[in-house]
Amino acid sequence: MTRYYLGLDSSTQSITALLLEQAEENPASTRILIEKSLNFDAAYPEFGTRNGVLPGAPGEAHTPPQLWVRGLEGVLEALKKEGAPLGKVEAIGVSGQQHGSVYLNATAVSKLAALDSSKGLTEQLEGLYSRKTSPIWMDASTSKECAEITNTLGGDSAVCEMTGSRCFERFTGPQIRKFHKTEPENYAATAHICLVSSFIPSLLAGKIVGIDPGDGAGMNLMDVAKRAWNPKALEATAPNLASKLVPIQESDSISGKISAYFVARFGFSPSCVILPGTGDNPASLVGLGLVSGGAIGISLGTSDTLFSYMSNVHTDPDGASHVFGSPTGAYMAISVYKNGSLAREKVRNRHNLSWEDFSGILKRTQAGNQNRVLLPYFDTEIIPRIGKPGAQRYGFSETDAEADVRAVIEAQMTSMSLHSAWMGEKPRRIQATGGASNNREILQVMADVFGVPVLRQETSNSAALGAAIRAQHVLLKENSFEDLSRPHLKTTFTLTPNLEAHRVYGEFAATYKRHEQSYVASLV
Ligand code: ADP
Ligand code: XUL
Repeated sequence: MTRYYLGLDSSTQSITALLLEQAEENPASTRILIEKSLNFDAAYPEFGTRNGVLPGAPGEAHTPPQLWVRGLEGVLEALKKEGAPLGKVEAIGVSGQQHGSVYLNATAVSKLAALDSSKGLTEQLEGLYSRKTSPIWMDASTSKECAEITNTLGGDSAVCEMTGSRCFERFTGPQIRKFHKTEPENYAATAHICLVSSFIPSLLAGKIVGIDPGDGAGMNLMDVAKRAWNPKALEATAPNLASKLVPIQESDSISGKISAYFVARFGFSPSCVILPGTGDNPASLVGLGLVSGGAIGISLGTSDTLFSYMSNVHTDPDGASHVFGSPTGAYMAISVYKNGSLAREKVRNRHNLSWEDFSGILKRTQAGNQNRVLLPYFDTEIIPRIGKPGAQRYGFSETDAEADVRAVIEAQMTSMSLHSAWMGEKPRRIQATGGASNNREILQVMADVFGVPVLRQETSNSAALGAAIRAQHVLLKENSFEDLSRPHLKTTFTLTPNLEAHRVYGEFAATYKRHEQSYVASLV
C-alpha cells in the first residue's frame, strides 16, 4: 500500500500544500506528489490585504485570521479538485509564519468541535475571535512594550537568558502586552491565544492544539532550555496570561485525529492524525535536511532568514539574532531580515524590470558594485534594529537601475554574512530556499559573498516539505529526520563561488559595515 503525508505552510503571502507519496515500508522512495500554492491577495481580494497584510498605521502589520481560514479551505478544495488521494493521508504537519497570534473567545472549544459539514469553514468561524485582526511578524509597533517587559525582567541579557532572545517588537509577548493595554476588555474576553502555526492544526483537529517549542521560542515567553512557559516572563507581559496561553506540546507528538468536519467535507480518513504545528523557519530546517552541522539554510521568502542547526547552544552577543527550538528536539540559530523579497520587488518595480531583466543586470555588472552601497531599509529592519523606514544610497543615485539592482542584493547577502559570524564555523555549503531562490543570479551573489557553494533543492517550498516530513516522522519514528529528508536533497542546481569575486566581497564587507555602523549611530 502506498502511504501519503500532507504538509501545509501558512506563510505571509500564501498558503502551500505539499503531498508526499511513499511506496510501502520504503521511506527512501518518498517523493513529492503534489505542490499547490494559493496567493492570498490574488485568491481572496475581498480581505483587502496587500502582500498578505492589511493597510494600517505606520509600523503596524495585521492580517485578518479569517484569511488564513479561507486559505486553508481553499487549498484543500484545490487538492480535492485535482483528485489528490486525501482519504489516504495518514498524518498532517503544519508550518506557519512565526510570531503571528490569533485570539479566540470562550466559544472556540464548542465551535471547533461542532462544525457543520454542509457549510463552509470561514462562515462558521466569524464569531470565534476576541481580537479582530492578528498582529504578524512584520509588526514593529511595540517598542514601548518591549522596553517595559525588559525593565521588569532586568535587562536585555536577562530576557535573552530566559527566553533565547531579547525582546523584539514582532515577538508575541510584546504584542500580547500591547493588546492588553489598548483593548483591555477584548483581552479579558480572550480564552485562548494561539500562534498561526497552532491555529491551523486547531482547525484541523477540531480542538485547541498546543504550541511547539520551535515556534514557542519566538514569543519571549518560553524558557528555551526547559521548553516550558516562563512564569516570570508571563507575569511581566500581561495579567492572567497563563490561563490563556495554550500548552507547549513536543513537536514530535500527535495532537489528535482530524475532525469529522474535514472527513465529511474533504474525504480525509477519520484515522488521519494532526501534529502540533511549528514555525516556517524550524520547518524549513527539517525540509532542507539541516539536522546536523556543516551546512546552513538561507530562505529568500517575504523575510530573508539565515539559519543553522545548533549543536552547542549559545546566544548572539549582539542580541540581534535568536535561538529557536528545532522540531527534531535540538536547537537552531537564526537571523531574520524584514527587507527581503519586498525590498527586491521595490527596486525591481522602481525601474520597471521583470525578474529576467533584474537577473540580466546581475549577470553583466561587477562584484563589489564599484564600492557603491545601499542600506536597504525600505521598511523598518530587525538586523540592525532600524525603527524608521529609509533606504540609504552611497555613491549612486536612485535612478541608476544597474547600480540599484546589484546594490540591493549585495547589501542583503553582505549583511547576512556579517551578522551570522557569531554562529560559529564557516559553513561548507548553503542550501537556499524560498520564492527568490528560483533566481540563479541572486544565488550566485550569495555564493560569491559567502565563498561556499549554494545548492537549490527540487522545491523552493522547504517549509511545506519540512511540515510533511514531520508528519511522516511521527508515524515512522524508527527512521531519523536525516533519513527522511535525504530523498529530497537531490539538487536542481549548485552554484560555485567565483574566488576573485569572493576576494572583492571581503573588501566590500568592510565598506558596508562602515556605512551601516555610521548610519545606525546617526539615528541614536
Ligand atoms: P512567503 O512564503 O514568505 O509568503 P515565498 O517564499 O513564496 O514567500 O516568496 C515569495 C517571493 O518570491 C515574492 O514576493 C517574490 O518577490 C519572490 N520571487 C518569486 N520569483 C522570483 C524570482 N524569479 N526572482 C526573485 N524573486 C522572486
Ligand atoms: C522569523 C520571522 C519570519 C517569519 C516569516 O523570526 O519573523 O521569518 O517567520 O514567515
